Amino acid sequence: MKLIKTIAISATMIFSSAAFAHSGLIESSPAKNEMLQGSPQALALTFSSPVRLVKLTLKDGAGDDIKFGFKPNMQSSKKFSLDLPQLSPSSYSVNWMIMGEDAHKMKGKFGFMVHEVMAKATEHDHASHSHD
Ligand SMILES: [Cu+2]
Repeated sequence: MKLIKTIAISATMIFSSAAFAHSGLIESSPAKNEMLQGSPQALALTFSSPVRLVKLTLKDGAGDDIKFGFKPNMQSSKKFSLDLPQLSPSSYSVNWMIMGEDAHKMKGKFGFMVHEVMAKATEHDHASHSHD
């Protein structure tokens, strides 16, 4: 079981570094696998070179699309920031697709979690949910 997990992680790392060689996502907010207490205000993406963000979706843990004000961008930019509605506690997944200036398309995804706002930091059971 442990071996399988190690292989999966290695495969992810190989994929990430290959993706990074082309113009890819270098930073996001929320960050990949970030655990937040309370809803983030915005979804921000930073790419390594100017790109057109042609697709951006946000799904909750049930797989339902969260509506927010994304529209495909006709202008290239390295940074995009979109206001988010109030997100309830869940595991979210972000899927993005960009088109570089060489018309090369590339896509990727990452997840983050929104937890209940707590008065004090308490441990919670990560065995019960996935962060991907
Ligand atoms: Cu968690």
